[in-house]
Amino acid sequence: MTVAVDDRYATRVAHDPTIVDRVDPVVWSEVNNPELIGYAEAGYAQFDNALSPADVAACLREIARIESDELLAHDPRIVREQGSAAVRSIFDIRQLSPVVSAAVELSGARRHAQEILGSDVYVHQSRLNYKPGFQGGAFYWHSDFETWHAEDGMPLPRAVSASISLTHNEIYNGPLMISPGSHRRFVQCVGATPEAFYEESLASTRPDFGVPTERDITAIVDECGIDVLTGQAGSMTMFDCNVLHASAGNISPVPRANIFVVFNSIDNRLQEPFSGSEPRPEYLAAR
Ligand code: 6CS
Ligand code: FE
Repeated sequence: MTVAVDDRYATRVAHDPTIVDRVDPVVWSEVNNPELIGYAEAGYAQFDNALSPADVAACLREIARIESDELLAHDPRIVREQGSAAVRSIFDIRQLSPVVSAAVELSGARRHAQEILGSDVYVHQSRLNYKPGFQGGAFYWHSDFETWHAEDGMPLPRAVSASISLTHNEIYNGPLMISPGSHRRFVQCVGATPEAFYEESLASTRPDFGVPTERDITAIVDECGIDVLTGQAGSMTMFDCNVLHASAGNISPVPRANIFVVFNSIDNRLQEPFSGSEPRPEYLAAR
């Protein structure tokens, strides 16, 4: 196992983890878009009407098609809730659905990502996160960049996610919760990464690795608080790759479905994973 020395975002450590300051920028160009004012400080920005009702409906039909496609029944890109057949995530959703791919391009997300990251961008990961009524599982507190750095070899936090709502996101159906301003800290996580850890982590509501300690989550939330990101179908949130975020399970009868697309700067291409594990499959991390 090789571990990079001089890694300023060293994580999956054997010692007591620490919280270090992020040294890299959040916004890499001069932002002129009024909708992005506040992004640098909060670590996210929200946009209404990124998709039309017709585009939202077309994407939802695609989800139903993919879910019932027998050829995809055992496809590793489709992650199910632990102990159930309910779909939790569909990875590589752009590849699986030209309709979704076209909708993403219509949303404006790519243009915002280019403006935030100050360069051309490419899609590092795309997925649908689905929380059906009654049985949608939680996603525990984490920084995406921590995972992408450790398990995929993303060098710097120069990536941004777009979350596009296909249903309304309300406080009761498991919306995104973000700790605003937390993206300015890098929270180390404990423990060596097991081989093929993603096979378990993606289905887990609280993974054993790649999540901060309760002590550190408490410290960050004491400092930054928690924003609950509600919005109508067709609305979009762009959020920094290092912001601390989570979402609760959905026991309401109202489903929640969001498309996530991660844009990485072309100047931040993946290297070897910084935790020393084998690179994850292309459908999780494009190389
Ligand atoms: O492992 C990953 O890449 C992912 N896991 C989480 C919990 N969020 C972002 C990303 O899809
Ligand atoms: Fe995440």
